Amino acid sequence: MKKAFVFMAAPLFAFTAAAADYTGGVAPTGAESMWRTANTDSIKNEAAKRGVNLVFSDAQQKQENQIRAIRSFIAQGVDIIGLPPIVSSGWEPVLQEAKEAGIPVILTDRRVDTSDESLFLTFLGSDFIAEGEMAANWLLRELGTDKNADVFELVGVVGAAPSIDRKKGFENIIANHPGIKIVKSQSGDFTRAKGKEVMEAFIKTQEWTNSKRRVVYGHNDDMVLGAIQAMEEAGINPGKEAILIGIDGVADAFQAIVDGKMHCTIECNPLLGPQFFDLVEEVMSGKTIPREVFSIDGTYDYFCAAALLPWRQTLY
Ligand code: GYE
Repeated sequence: MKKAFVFMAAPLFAFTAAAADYTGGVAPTGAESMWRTANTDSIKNEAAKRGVNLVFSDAQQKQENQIRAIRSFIAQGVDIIGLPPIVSSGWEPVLQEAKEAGIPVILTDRRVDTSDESLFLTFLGSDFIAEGEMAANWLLRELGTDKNADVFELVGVVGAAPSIDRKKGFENIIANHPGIKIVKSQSGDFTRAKGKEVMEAFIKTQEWTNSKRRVVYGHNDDMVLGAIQAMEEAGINPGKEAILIGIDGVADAFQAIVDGKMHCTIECNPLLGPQFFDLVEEVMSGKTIPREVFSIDGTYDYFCAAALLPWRQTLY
């Protein structure tokens, strides 16, 4: 499979001159979270550093905008496309168009759901299933010997790879512990505002009132940070009345952990710019690149957050 795409890409790029003598098209999902802002800045900064001509188009959370952006990249004749697909499905026609135009596509951060692997060159990002598993494994340790808890899940954008996989990973682990149940699960669209709104509804439910041990599991930190606001406005002490777990590792989550309002965040590294352009340059020089490149993510909780906060604030 690897070879097939390189075979297609090689004639196009074999004679390309020095690095940065190409145009890249990137269409990020929008600006829904601190993670996304860091990811977008990382790609833009790296492009500027390497003198890459970057055509950029913010999709504002709409798949149709991303599709339109790709068509316009094709029309402009860019040399390579970077795509973090908002949702997993519905990409085949436009990716086919890019393929027919001989423009390789690198999936950044999110995957597409397709059986035709020739439609993209590689995937660069995190293993979201592993992140969900890390969140659940941390919870198991936190619960100690009493493995009973009610989980209130803040789902990301419906149909997005990180939402599907972070749920799957978490469920894989808790499946062995029947006392841990997901009692509520609703999308907060990866945003702080929507996370707050969903939490406002959760705390009005019987499940919340009657629960003996509550867990708020957010598919990203921003939604958990919104949930903390909702709890505080309702007079609930977040750090005491629930166990709060997020994903991303943004500086504000570290701060919330230090402040005793949140318990754990699983890292998802958004600083993909350098790796992305390293891959692009390899493609440009006709090299074979791996089918997937994963970033390494860690788990951070109240044992280490204070010590790491100053460093994390320099990251994202
Ligand atoms: O976790 C979330 C964002 O796709 C990994 O998208 C990304 C996710 C990230 O908006 O905060």
